[in-house]
Amino acid sequence: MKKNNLKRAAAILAAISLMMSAVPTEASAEESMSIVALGDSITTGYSKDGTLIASYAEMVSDYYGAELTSFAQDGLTSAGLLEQLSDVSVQAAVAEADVVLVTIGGNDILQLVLNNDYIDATQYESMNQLISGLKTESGAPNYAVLTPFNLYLTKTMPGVIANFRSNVAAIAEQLKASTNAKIVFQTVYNPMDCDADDTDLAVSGSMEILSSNVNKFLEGIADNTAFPKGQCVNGAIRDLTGVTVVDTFQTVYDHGYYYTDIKMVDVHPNSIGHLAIAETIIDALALPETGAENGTKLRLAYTASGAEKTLGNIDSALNDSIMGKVMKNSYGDVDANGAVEIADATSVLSIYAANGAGTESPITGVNAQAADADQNGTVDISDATLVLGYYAAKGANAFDGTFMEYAEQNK
Ligand SMILES: [Ca+2]
Ligand SMILES: [Ca+2]
Repeated sequence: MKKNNLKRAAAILAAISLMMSAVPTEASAEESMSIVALGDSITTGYSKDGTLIASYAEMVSDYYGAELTSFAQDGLTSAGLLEQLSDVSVQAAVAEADVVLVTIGGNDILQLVLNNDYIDATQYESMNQLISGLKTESGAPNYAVLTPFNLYLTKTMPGVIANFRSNVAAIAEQLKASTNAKIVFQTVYNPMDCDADDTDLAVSGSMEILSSNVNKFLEGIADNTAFPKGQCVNGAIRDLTGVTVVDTFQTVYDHGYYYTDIKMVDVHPNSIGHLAIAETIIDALALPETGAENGTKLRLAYTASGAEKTLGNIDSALNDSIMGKVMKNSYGDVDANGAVEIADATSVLSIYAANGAGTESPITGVNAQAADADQNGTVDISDATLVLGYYAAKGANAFDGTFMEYAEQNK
């Protein structure tokens, strides 16, 4: 029975391959959403080791099938962004945008903490090295360095924070005045805030001094006049009105080691961090989705970054939410290339054959789940038939919807 089914599927495959040798490409009639990205290297998608799968802005745009225009620049501060808003090409893009994504503030604060007369993070390859450099030979925090470092920060940062607060308010006002787009700001996260489950460094006194300083500048502390709670960097962002604020500080809190490249002494999000940011932004935007084939970048970031195996242990609610979005747009597209095609039917059959033979499936996880095209809990011939039927119908211009719509009508 199974053998016959496989033969039948193979025959269908061969026939459709022939039929499809000249599939016309169709142009989308609908005008796509426009997303404009502004800000610093979190938005450019800077990656120290070049392993980033996609920036959060790319994932969000891909999810909505939107066109992304980015003016983000590595190293940009709030003063730099404010200046950039007087650029006519930026103004024109912002005016036409449906969504404006902004990250700003990291360079105002973090650069001053990690690059100064006392600490030069660029000298170190790893956070372990940097923290060791801040210890005495006996392993205690080296207060000969840390005490003047703290004094320097206490003296410098209140003015820096006041400037940021004034700049970010002006940025938000200018954006609101120049566009009807949904404007999304993120709070600034602390890449050094980590717990002992993620790294042994979490219990190092020197690491704690660095991290608590950053938290103080971002969030403030109770009963402190220089850094009042709620009235520092992130308080200014959360207090913005008429914009959407995504609280990336809270997302990364306790897990800087997991979401960022801080182990390489680099403050930027890794692929999992960008995935988490993209997810929270998509949730906050809650815009109508345009097509089931969108969202491939979100899915690739989820599978290829390792988040598929580990994120559930860090933040199970976030993991469930990402998984929901990933699967919603994945059925039928087993190889995650954004299209439901013959290769996907072949993959369905390879899983089916492995199951039948009792051997290990060549495809696992989200990709194997995507092979259950009709979502009935098993991968078999009917899934391959559905995939091929959709592909044929699309090729013959007999069906104009998404795979999910096709599956709904034909399963
Ligand atoms: Ca595919
Ligand atoms: Ca099935």
